[in-house]
Amino acid sequence: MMKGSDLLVAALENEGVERIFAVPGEENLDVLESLHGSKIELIVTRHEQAAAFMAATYGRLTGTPGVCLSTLGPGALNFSTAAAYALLGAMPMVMITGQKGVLTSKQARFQIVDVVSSMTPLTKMARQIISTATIPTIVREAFRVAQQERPGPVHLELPEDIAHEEALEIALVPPHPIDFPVAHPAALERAAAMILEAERPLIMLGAAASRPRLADTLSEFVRRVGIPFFNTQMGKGSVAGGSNLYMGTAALSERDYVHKAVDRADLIICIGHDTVEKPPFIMGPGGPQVIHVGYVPATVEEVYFPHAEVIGDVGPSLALLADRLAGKLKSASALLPLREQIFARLTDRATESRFPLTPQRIVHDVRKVMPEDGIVCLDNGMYKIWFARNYRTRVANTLLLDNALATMGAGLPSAMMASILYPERRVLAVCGDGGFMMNSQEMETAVRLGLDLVVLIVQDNAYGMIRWKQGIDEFADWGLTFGNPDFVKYAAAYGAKGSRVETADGLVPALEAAFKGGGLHLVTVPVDYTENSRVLVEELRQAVPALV
Ligand SMILES: Cc1ncc(C[n+]2csc(CCOP(=O)(O)OP(=O)(O)O)c2C)c(N)n1
Ligand SMILES: [Mg+2]
Repeated sequence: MMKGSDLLVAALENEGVERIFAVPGEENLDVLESLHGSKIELIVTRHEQAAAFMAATYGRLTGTPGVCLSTLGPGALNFSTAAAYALLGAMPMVMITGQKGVLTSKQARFQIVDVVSSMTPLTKMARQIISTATIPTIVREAFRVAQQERPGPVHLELPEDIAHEEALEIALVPPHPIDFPVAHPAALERAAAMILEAERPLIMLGAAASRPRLADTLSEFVRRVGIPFFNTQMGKGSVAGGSNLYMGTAALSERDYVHKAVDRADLIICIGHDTVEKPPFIMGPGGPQVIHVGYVPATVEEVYFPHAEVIGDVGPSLALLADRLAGKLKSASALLPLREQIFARLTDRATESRFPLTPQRIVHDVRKVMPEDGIVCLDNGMYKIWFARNYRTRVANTLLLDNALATMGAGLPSAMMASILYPERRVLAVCGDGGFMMNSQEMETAVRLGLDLVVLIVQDNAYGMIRWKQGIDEFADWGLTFGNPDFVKYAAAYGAKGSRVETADGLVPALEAAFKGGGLHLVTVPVDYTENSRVLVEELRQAVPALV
């Protein structure tokens, strides 16, 4: 006999699902049994949040939805933060949660909350399955919606009685490839005319520029037109940062060195900008002309209101735009001379032997041990700004950070996902001592899965970023410090390895040894965060106008 859960699992197999991240509850037991007989691997995590962060990262890195599973109420609600992470970050994901039976009410209201309603504002689509007959189409629709631009999370609730109910063998809906429309010729002409007029053009690569399928065509566009580019935090790496047209990353909204180029530009081509990110620059009256190139139209904001739009499949649309521009631009590289000055400022103090280490030194040393295709996954904290500004990427999606929900706790799970997908590449999670502890229980999952993964804990015994803001806003330094476990012993308790950086020159060898040793390894490094105010407030306040 086939039951609802068998049909669900068959529909997931039909979508090419390889693994499901889960903390199952009793309402999922039919689904679990159906998974038992399937090709899909079940990966149990130690918190639903981690399961969903991993599923979302799978979607982010592959372009196809990652899948996670939880029980009703308490488990489902633990998906909320990761649902928002995938929604703001445009990561395709399908979340499946259980529910008490809907046809009878044997346990009254025990554990029941309206999960579908709670998921509605956090997803592109949230639905309860109320009949086995609809499972094939609902699942197909869920994957289509999750994956379609702009990608994001979808939630399906499968009540236990529907999962258990006998189902007819209903045909599954086969997925087919979708080719997006390419930008309209009129839009391309209009944009090309504006770009050909520009005297000091600049390209900005935003979050959607990091879509996995776009890496090659984007680099090709930049190479063909020869216009210098900068990127947002989430657009980082979408074009080889080793390129001699890279001008920097906008980790702050204004007044950083890269803004010297932004402020001088008379036209900015924003490719894939998504205003979920902290503004990479602020539009105002009298600023540069802005052209938005994207899969979806720009959202108009107080700080972002493009003058023209090129909407459609970004890769082929850019190729058509390049055909209209290549060889015809009068001053494509007008802003390029600013590049060296910007970089000279960024490398300041990157090799200083101060202990605890400067954030610049940490970024510099991490870059040294990471091969070009190595993947760094950041949690959220002060060090994120330093990595966004100073870490140079040469391969797409090699610096994964969240500048959209900017939640703490996703650093380790996202790195675990990267490590599962790319076992042959070096993967490093960089976390604060605050963010790491929010999901540190997943060390057990990482050890159980036998992942090769290094976690760098940037230690200041505080919620450093908030402490920094507290200082800038001239509040008293109060209430934001905490103690930490002995991270070396903590790692050992999980069957992982741990080490401590105890000298300024100790970070590179500690990371090298950790990678060479294999398995899960925690490295803690103490950080000197006095640089936060010295550079990101005082120096930028004075020095940027002085850049020529
Ligand atoms: C889940 C969550 N809670 C709170 C915040 C607000 N927040 C942003 S950064 C930060 C401090 C991070 O501390 P830590 O991880 O130690 O990094 P540090 O800034 O000290 O380097 C906090 C509390 C957040 N972004 N996400
Ligand atoms: Mg900290």
